[in-house]
Amino acid sequence: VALIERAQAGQPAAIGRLISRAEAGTAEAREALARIYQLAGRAHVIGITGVPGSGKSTLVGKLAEKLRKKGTKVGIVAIDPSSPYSGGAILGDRIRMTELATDPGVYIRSMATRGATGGMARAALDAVDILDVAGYQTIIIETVGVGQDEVEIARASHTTVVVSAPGLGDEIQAIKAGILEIADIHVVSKCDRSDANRTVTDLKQMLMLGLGDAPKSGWSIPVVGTSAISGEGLDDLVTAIGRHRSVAFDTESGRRRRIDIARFRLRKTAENLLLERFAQDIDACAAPLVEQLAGRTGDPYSLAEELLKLIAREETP
Ligand SMILES: Nc1nc2c(ncn2[C@@H]2O[C@H](COP(=O)(O)OP(=O)(O)O)[C@@H](O)[C@H]2O)c(=O)[nH]1
Ligand SMILES: [Mg+2]
Repeated sequence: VALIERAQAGQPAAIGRLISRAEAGTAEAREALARIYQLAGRAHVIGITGVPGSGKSTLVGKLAEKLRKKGTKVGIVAIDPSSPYSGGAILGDRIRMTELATDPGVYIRSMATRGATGGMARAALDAVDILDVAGYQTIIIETVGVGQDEVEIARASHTTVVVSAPGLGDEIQAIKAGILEIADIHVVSKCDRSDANRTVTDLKQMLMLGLGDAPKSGWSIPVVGTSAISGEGLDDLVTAIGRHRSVAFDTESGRRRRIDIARFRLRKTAENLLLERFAQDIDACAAPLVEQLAGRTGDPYSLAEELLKLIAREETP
């Protein structure tokens, strides 16, 4: 409890420790996280996704700078081990990134992609709540747009930004089809490159053909071209994000989105608990069944059914 209070006061050490506990996902951590969940709910959560190399981390850095100039406290949760927030050079921009990292109004946390079984989404969303309670007003989650979990995390935000870069082949764009449709805002990064126009046009065309998500009531999905080099489009992006924030917080469709997020959260958390209990019980119950399976006196399907029944019986006292 004292730890939560210190996090609420914005103490980085307390915030860091809580996030580490969330990552570890111990039963002890759960008590604190349960309280934190109820205290949270003020921050605007932005999910940023896109294929590796599309320019997400660079964009997040630029976006954070812009938001800081408006006085907004920014939390960043990077679910991308290659994110260069901690010292790596972006466009030779290491110094500014370091500045960002030492600004007390910015909290940056990278999280491992492979933690406890399926626990990444849960841990990331717990981290968002911790930053929320610590007073960060805008929280950005950066996830690599590969893998179902990563896409779902980006979706479990109030505003989802999908980053596309020019010059990616049609093949890659096709792979991305699954993430293009979750965008509330499209960004085409690297607009300093001459082939960026083509990507902007392609995306706009796709939206016009209705290949994107079903029209979200009252919101037409913008396509914003940005360049981290010239700074082009960054203000437009901040404006678009601000407009979408109003949709997310003040409209019926925003309320529905919250319900969807809550459903995802509940499902993920239950999934986690289930897997955890399963892992605990399975070895104790499974030995005789494994013998049968190895001896071919039983089949995997019937024995798996039997295993589930055994576990369920253990759980109901
Ligand atoms: N020319 C240009 N390069 C960029 C821009 N933004 C990012 N990059 C480069 O694209 C590469 C990938 O950037 P990064 O932000 O790490 O992408 P991520 O993997 O999506 O997080 C890096 O080499 C960046 O320097 C941009 O606006 N213009
Ligand atoms: Mg990155």
